Amino acid sequence: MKNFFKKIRSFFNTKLGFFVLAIVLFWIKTVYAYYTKFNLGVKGSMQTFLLLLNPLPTTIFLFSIAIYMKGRKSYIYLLIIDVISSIWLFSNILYYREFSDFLTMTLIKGSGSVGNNLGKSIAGIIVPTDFLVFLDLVILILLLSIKLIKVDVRKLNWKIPTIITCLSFLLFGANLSLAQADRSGLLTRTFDNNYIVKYLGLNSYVVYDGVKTAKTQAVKASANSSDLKSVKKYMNANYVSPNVEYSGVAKGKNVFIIHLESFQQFLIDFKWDNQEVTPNLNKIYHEQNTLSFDNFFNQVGQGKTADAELMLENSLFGLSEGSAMVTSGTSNTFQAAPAILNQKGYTSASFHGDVPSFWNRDNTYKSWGYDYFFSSEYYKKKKDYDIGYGMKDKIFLKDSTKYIEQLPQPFYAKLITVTNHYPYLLDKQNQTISKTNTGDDTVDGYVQTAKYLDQSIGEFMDWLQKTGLDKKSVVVFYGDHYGISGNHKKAVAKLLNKDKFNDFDNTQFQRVPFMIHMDGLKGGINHTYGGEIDVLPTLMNLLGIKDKQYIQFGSDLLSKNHSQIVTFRNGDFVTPEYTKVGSSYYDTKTGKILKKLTSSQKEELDNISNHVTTELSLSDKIITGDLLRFYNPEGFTKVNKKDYSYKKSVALKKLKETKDKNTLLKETGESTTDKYSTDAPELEK
Ligand code: GP9
Ligand code: MN
Repeated sequence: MKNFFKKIRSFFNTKLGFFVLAIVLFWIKTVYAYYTKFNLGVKGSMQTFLLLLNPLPTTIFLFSIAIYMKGRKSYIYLLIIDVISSIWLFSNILYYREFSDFLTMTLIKGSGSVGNNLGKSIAGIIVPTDFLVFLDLVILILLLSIKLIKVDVRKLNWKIPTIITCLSFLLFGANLSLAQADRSGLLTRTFDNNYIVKYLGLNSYVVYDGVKTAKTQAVKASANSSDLKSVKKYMNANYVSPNVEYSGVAKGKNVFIIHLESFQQFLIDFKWDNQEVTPNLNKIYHEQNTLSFDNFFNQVGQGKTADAELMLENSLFGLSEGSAMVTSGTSNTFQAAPAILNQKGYTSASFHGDVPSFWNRDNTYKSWGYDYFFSSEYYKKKKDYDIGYGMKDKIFLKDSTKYIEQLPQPFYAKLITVTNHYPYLLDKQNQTISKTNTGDDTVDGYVQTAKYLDQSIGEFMDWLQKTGLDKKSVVVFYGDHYGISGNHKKAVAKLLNKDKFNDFDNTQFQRVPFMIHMDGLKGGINHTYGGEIDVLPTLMNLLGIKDKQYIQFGSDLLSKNHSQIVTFRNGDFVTPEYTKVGSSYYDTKTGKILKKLTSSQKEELDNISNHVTTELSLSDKIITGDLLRFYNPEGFTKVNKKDYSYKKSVALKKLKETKDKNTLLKETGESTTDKYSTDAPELEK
């Protein structure tokens, strides 16, 4: 035994030994921080394995730089690298406690809003155990200074550090490929900084974020106000005046935007297991006072939900790669719906039962001018309240009412559901319809979660009625994107009782519901072709808000002059006559491929293609060049992100101050949450 310790000690007395000790200590404290300071949502053995593995490659790489050096220098450099990495870890712990997200270069360099928000409260949020992330340094320095470990001044054979550096690359490669296999699109789609840290670690995250920021910054730096000219020219040439018959019919009403996760149009009136899958939404769809669109398409790219949110509230397209909310949400200037409505006297709030960092909502919503962001942190948590990405819809919608009733009216409230999300998991007690029988596991649970979502909507609408809010509100429903992707053609054919399902059919399958429901609204099923990009101009017209001065790529769906060209992010399109998929053109009505084009058809298709690519590239230019920072629409005051905080204590305080304002709570004199009836089994216990 004694011999063993002697051996270990003499190993630590070598440069290599000290290096190994430093890595082991750094690894232990990082894992400690992962488990106790962050909420990374690690699920399953692979993610646990990757979490344990991911501090190693980068730590080995960084520390190995020091062992190329000679003598004492090598130890000093190693400690300096250790200090810097530890400070990075420490800063993230503090930032995370406040914002449930990691620091980004944009935040550090940018508006100073980190300092602004964090500075004041740093003393208040620090806890003694945070300093444990410096413990390894203290140990190392102590061991050296009391000479329990001696400095080894010999130079290492160059082969050893080289092998170690190579090993770090190998390890990183293995880490990355396992991570990509567990979560495809990890680096390209960038859902959430939490994911990058969970899979690749804090050091890789800093590089990843740095590269991303540098890239975005470079494009932004080279853009200038004259780039706006082509955009404005296009806007003037393509402006469609809205339908005056509908102008202002919803003036002054509250607005509910109900985000139906992964909900496709085909579900409307769809029957399975001898029952309607979505009876509540079907009812709303067919009601006299609902304007329903049956040729409304989702137009999202990789940003999925984030792209849908961006289009709906800005009438700008998502980017061809990644998510604009992530790359540009923090730093860009926007003229978004929440801000526009704020300035017309509305209170704006977004509700979502997932962590605030997902899709960078916590930062983007500030740029969009949201007064409130009620993320999962605002809701009561219990083990069985969550499934998949966040809270179960029934519980989420019910628990949102306590905040809704405190919002000064008129308000603009966006409720983002999430249970009907791939892979369509639902616990037994909530299943009220059997799975479909296509044999495709990804597809067959879809009707179960869709039905659950539908029931939650039924319960919510019931509450609106009981509280009288339905008379004072316009309720907008939309499906954000497909639930069943083009990779499941066989199963979809079976589901729809068709003998084939090809690329053309899949394009038509991108229809999602869009419904505007309001007491007294002249409704009906409208067959106009359009998509998510058109929602904002349509809504603005109903609310009686002029938006000609804004840069928006969509147009009022109710206008006779609405173009009916539905642009997809990849350059494909659908119009009432034509559908383009890749390099093929189809007749939209018959689904027949157009092999021989007449010269007039060719000309028409060229014009449409031209329109599609022009609007996509102009929209991209606006986002990547941050062009709206040069634009001052008449009557709009620029949003100052520093004015916003989604910290729970701040929001709750702000809500308390609304008690004398025109809230539902003030009207009724007592909370309306008891009026909410739900059959959520989790709440009965
Ligand atoms: C998570 C949710 C899912 O917060 O919005 O996003 P998606 O995967 O649908 O893009
Ligand atoms: Mn989604």
